[in-house]
Amino acid sequence: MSKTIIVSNRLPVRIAKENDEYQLKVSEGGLATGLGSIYKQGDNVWIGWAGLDVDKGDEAEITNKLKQENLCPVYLDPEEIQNYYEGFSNETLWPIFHYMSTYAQYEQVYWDYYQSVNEKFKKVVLEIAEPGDIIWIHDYQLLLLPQMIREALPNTTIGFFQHIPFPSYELFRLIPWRAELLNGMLGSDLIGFHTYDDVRHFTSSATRVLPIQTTANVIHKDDRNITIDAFPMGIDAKKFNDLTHTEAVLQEKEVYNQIIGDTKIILSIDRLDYSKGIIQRLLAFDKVLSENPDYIEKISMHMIVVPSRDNIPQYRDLRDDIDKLVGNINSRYRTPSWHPIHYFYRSFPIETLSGLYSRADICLVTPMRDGMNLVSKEYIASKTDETGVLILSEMAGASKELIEAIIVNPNNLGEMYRAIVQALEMPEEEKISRMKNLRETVMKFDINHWVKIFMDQLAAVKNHEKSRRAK
Ligand code: GDG
Repeated sequence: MSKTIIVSNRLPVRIAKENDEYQLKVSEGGLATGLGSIYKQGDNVWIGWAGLDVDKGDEAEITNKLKQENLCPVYLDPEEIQNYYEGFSNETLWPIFHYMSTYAQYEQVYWDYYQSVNEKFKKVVLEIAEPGDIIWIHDYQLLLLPQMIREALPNTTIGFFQHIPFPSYELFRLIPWRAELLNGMLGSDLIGFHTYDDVRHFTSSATRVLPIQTTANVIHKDDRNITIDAFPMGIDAKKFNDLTHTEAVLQEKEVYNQIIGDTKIILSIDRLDYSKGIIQRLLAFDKVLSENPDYIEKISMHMIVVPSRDNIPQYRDLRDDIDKLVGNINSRYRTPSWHPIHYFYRSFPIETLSGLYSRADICLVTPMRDGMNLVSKEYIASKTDETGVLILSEMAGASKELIEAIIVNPNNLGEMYRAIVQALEMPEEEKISRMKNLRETVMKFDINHWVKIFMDQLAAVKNHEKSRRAK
């Protein structure tokens, strides 16, 4: 019997030592939920970094605990994390893939570790994988892994999905190791992205950098065919929908209502990242207050920024910039009984998020670049009363599907300003009509649908390849 192996940088679990014993907290994230239907079955398994620096002596205990959940750890030491993860993944690939090339570092040592850690993942995969297995690799930390596995197990079925954008060739070509990265990815049978633009950019880079042929969305390389396609990722929409009716969330909403009354809430939720357009969003909100004094005490922004990658200088700087700008706006407009911005630099339980999503009158999602952006979809799934307005950047993959949102260019401050005013003034019928359509999309094309169409296409691509070879 063949099995399915999921591989990603991180396991879908948080491991913490409590009272001298390691405890596992299984992630509630959408990807973990969607892939749960796969990795929890039979001999299937999910391989990834355990997410913490473990003493050698404790590895066996953790490995055993994880095994009971069909999880298999890759252990990384602090130098590997520093150079492969924070270095090459987050200081080289992340800025280039998000069109922030001036932030990119091209350090040989980062690249050396990126290769050796991809090798380390390969070894763990090969301890488990057998010919005939299906392997689904996730994201930009593991671009070299498909080809590494292909060399060891030439007939294995390998799918790869990239969660962040693939940039245009003019950006991608800047990376000194661009050919190696493409060759690594092309070890797959099927490569998926969130949008057709990503598919187009990838194919264009591959044909310019490598001596390969293409027919439509298929790349021919070394007598193999590799299909490149778009699979826009969905969320666990039912979970977000149903959460809004739970006692815990109803209580959260009640507390908001008591504190803020009928103030209109503009919601903003992101990880701390320069790709998310947080500064631009604040500037647009500032303009709304400065040009419309009538809104003073009638609207407020609730902004959650989840700490992320704060070892990297640009992220620390961004945090300082946000602190300053929020302080500046609050000090200029606040009144004794009202704050323009409620800013939280920490993460919250999903019930709090759900309460905010369902209470928020507007959700402002304005990334400079985003592979998909799940926050926009979670907001929609939480608007069970079918009101609320989504303002969404055209640079987010989600904007290709969520066309009834107010779509903005996050670099255009005037347009963002007008979008917020339009949302604040929108007639109720228009809000409902837009939200109805948005909800149909999000509830239908959910995470389970995404997993199914990727896995179905992977099987179809492989069967096609097998019959081509048999001829
Ligand atoms: C990458 C790509 C792509 C946020 N605050 C809290 C919290 N969150 C959760 C949200 C959402 C997730 O974090 C953020 O997902 P995004 O999609 O918005 O962004 P990235 O983390 O950058 O994800 C992105 C995604 O991969 C999937 O392919 O869409 O483009 O960059 O789910 O709910 N969760 C909790 N507390 C918080 O305070 N529990």
